Amino acid sequence: MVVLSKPALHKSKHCPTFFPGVPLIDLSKPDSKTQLVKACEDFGFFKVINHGVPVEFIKELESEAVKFFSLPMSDKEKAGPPDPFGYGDKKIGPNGDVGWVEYLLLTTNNQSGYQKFASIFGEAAENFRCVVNEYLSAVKKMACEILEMLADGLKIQPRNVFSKLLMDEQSDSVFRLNHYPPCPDFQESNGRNLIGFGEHTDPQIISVLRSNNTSGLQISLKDGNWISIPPDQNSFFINVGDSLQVMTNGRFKSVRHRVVANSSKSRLSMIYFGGPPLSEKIAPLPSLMEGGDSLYKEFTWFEYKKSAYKSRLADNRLGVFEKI
Ligand code: GA4
Repeated sequence: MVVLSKPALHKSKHCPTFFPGVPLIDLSKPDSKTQLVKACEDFGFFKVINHGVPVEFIKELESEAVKFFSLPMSDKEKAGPPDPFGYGDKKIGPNGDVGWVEYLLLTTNNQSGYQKFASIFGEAAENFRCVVNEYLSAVKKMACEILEMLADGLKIQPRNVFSKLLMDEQSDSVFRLNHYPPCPDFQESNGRNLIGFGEHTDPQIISVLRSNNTSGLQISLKDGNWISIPPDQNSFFINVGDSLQVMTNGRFKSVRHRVVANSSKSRLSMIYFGGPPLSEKIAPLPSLMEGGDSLYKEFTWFEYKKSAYKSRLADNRLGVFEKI
């Protein structure tokens, strides 16, 4: 169990209230590209509606996930350990991070993540894979549309500069199902929170999150204050990842976020992390350098990942690539 330290000077750091100001973007509106750019600059985070992902894909996947997490622990463990793909319980990553969460981490472009899985699901594994694939192709399409609108909003050509990395056959993207069981024994009244998933930024280009209607997600604002994001099972939440921050030379910020456990309700979230191919050089786009220098030393996605897997969740993973 991980507990945030006692409230220090700033109450709002530990007792965040729901924040009404998170940008809400209607993807069906022609003017949304300007709003998208602003949201990525101001928060690195926003919510989208009219996203075009069929509700039945979401519901089917949710029901498969509920079935999986309801299995006996001895069965779920057969789909583990997460190295990095597979079933994990409480331990996150290889360097000692823990949270009140169990999860399934899968690759998106090959079947390797599913092999462990087939051993417990038998024939149903095939159905699970179809449901995941159906969901992922719709979510990836939406993510690419958002990235193309962002390129338009930034006046960058070609408009697929970002989206082509997700569309590449070698794209190193990841899919994660997180289940945060309720934690009834935990006293939230003492001003402390039980951490479901500790604070971090996402490494990739863009992350697309859908959760059920249980609260828990919090984001950190530029001033360092944490705010709670009201859940909305009909919308998607989008995070700017570290790679997009670099490609925009820091104009877009990867958002620091975390999940706190709920004392009475389970939270279930599904996250697509859209990443580039391993060999891709991650560097600011020349048109975004505005005559200035790159803030980052050049690196490939492979190099970033190698260093990320040596880091703790809360570390600033871009720090080692920043120019002094
Ligand atoms: C954070 C975002 C994604 O959940 C993830 C995580 C990954 C893992 O769980 O294996 C990492 C973490 C995440 C960043 C630093 C390393 C790797 C755990 C960890 C301590 C799947 C990802 O891509 O990076």
